[in-house]
This record gives sequence, structure tokens and C-alpha cells, in this order.
Amino acid sequence: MVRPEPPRSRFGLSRRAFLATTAAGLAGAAIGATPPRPRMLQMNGYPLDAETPLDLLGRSYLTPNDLFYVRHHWNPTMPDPATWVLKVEGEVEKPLALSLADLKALPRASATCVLQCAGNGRAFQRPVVPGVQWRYGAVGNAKWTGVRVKDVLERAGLKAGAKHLHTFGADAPPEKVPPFHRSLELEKVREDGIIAFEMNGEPLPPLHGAPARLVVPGWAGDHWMKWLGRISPQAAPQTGFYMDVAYRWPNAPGEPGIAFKPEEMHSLTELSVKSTITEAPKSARVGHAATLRGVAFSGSPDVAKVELSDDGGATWAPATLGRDHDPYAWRLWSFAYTPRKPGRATLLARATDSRGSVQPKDPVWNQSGYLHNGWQSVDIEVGE
Ligand SMILES: Nc1nc2c(c(=O)[nH]1)N[C@H]1C(S)=C(S)[C@@H](COP(=O)(O)O)O[C@H]1N2
Ligand SMILES: [Mo]
Repeated sequence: MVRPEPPRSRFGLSRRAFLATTAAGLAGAAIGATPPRPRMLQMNGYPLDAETPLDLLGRSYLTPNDLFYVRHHWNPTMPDPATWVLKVEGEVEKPLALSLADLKALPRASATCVLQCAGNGRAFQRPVVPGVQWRYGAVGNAKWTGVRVKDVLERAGLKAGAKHLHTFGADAPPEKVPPFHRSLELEKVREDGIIAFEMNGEPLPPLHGAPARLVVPGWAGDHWMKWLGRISPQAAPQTGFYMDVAYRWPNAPGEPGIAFKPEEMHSLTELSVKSTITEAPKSARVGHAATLRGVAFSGSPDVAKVELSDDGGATWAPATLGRDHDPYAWRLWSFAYTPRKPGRATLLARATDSRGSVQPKDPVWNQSGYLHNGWQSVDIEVGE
């Protein structure tokens, strides 16, 4: 089997470095002058994968573009926006080639929602699994603006037999490596998929897929094709490494450490309910409130509650949810913790989503370490 990625350290952490100066150099090879990104945590030497540091993750409802995590399988490309077209082919009456100006002439649509890499939290998977050792920060919340996939497909005249949207980006892998060709259910992408050319009110940055990328609210990042060049409705799903081997999810829970067989898995779609503690004091005093903050999100449209426990999950107290929310966006939360006794307090956070799914103590085991959402804990030294 051809490996999809060049050999790299099994543990990205050992080579992790602050990106302040290197981001420009690495990205510059393919993209041209990119200003240095502030304090990102680089996960690999090649390609440029970087996560948002935990303490900067929950600072604002919208993640600033230059703090937003970056993930791609090989060197990014930057199609020239002046000559770029989006081809619409496959099961359509009338194939299209839309320029950026053509796209911008269509009715606008926006979605403020979470983009999370399926591998976020892989570093915490036990037993350890190979892959980029993302910790907390391969996730962000942004306002994505562009046009509805549905509107584009309507203009091309979608044929009845089409069930899957095949998507293609402009980036090309090194020799002998399978391309990042993907597909997703047309039903989902027609419901709320967006072809976005803006991120948080700015033109979509090159590292995030300019001129345009797919936005799939509630679904994992691997569906969000960057540098989108072609979409093609088809009766059957796409085949290939990134459909049949990677990005698959167990049909039923299994024994940690035992790999699932292909027939025991299906394509990974929705995110799992998850809360992340982004800020917590190292120390506190009995009877004095100390504030913890975080973010919570899910693959269902909203987060219903976030709760904290200081007794290993026996009892839970509700956090206060931030006012800002949109379908499939994250909720900021805060919790005033008043310790009752001195010593080390271990706090746990768990989220419950609008469909009633409760974040589990332990994540669903899978050999790729996808969608880790086990309870996070923080220790606080409590003094008299
Ligand atoms: N063309 C292309 N699109 C891609 C990828 C890629 O390698 N090539 N990586 C995907 C993965 S795995 C993730 S998690 C998201 C990351 O998006 P971001 O870099 O904007 O955060 O892009 C997705 N889209
Ligand atoms: Mo990803």
C-alpha cells in the first residue's frame, strides 16, 4: 500500500516549535510572501501543519484568521484568482466553469461555524496512534461567506440520480502518493454547504483555501476541500485512499488498540460533542471563586450545556454559556469555581449537545485517533 504522506516523526511534538518566524518561510515556498503567524504551534516540518495554542483558543467567539489552525496533506498551492475557475461537472444538465466574479454574482450566504480536523486531540488517544499529534488547537470558529452549493448546482441543473458530491482541490501530492480526492453526501451539502471566498469578513487566506473552499457545517475538516477547483455530482461515492482507508469511523465501539477492519467502518461525517478548557488558574484559595473558561461544540446544531466536576464526575455543576451562538458554531463558556477544601483539585468539563449527546469520559477508540472527545482535566492547587 502506498503511504499517503512522506515519512515523518511519529510524534510531531518532538519537532514542534513556535512558528513566529518559520511559518513565512515554509509557506512562502509555495504561496509567496505570507506574514508570520503569531504564536502558532507547528506540528510537522512538512507540510505546514500548525495548531492554535490552548490559551489563545477561547479568547473570542470568532477565531482570528492568523490564529486559525492550518492543515494540509502536502504543500499548498495558490491558484491565481484572476484565472481560477470552479468547474461543475458530472451528473448535471449543463456543466459550468465559474470564475470568482461569476461566483460573487450569485446570492451570498454565510455560516458561522466550527472547523475541526478529525485528528484534533489525537495526541491524547490511548494507545498512541500514528498521525499528526494534534492536541487541542486543530479547531476554530469562523464566519464563512460565499454562495450556497445548492444554488450553484441548481444553475448547472442537478440530475436526479446524483447522491454524492465529488470534490477536488488544486493541490497535488508528491509522486506516487494518492491525491486528496473526496466526496460527501449531496443531501448534506445541498442543505447547508457553502463555497466560501471570505473568512471572518476578509478574503479567504491562501493557507485556508483561496480563492474558494467548501464549508460543511457540523462535519469534520476533511470534507472542507480547500483550493476548490471542481465539484462533480455522482451516483456513487468517490473511491481511493482518502475515502476507503482514511477518514473512516467505526460502526460500533471496539476494543482499544485493536484495529477495525474496513467493513467495520464507514465514512466519518459529523463532529462529536466536546468541551475544551482553555484557561484555568494554577492556584486558588478556599472560599474564593476562580474562573475557568473554555469552548464547546458538536456536530449537532447547538450546545445545550457545559458542566464541571471536581469529584471525578460524581457530581456536576453548570457553566455559564456565552451569548453568541449560531448553528454548528462553538459556545464560549465560563465557570466560577469556589474550592471548599485545600489540596489539589482536579476539574473535569463535559458538554451536552442540543440532541442530548453527552461528552463521554473516554473517546470512541479508533486506530486513526479521530474525534477524540474524552473529558479534559486540569489541576488547581488550592491553598487555605
Ligand atoms: N485541497 C485540500 N483541502 C483540504 C485539505 C488538503 O490537504 N487539501 N485538508 C483538509 C483537512 S484534513 C482539514 S482538517 C482542513 C483544514 O483546513 P484549514 O487549514 O483551513 O484549517 O482542510 C481540509 N481541506
Ligand atoms: Mo483534518
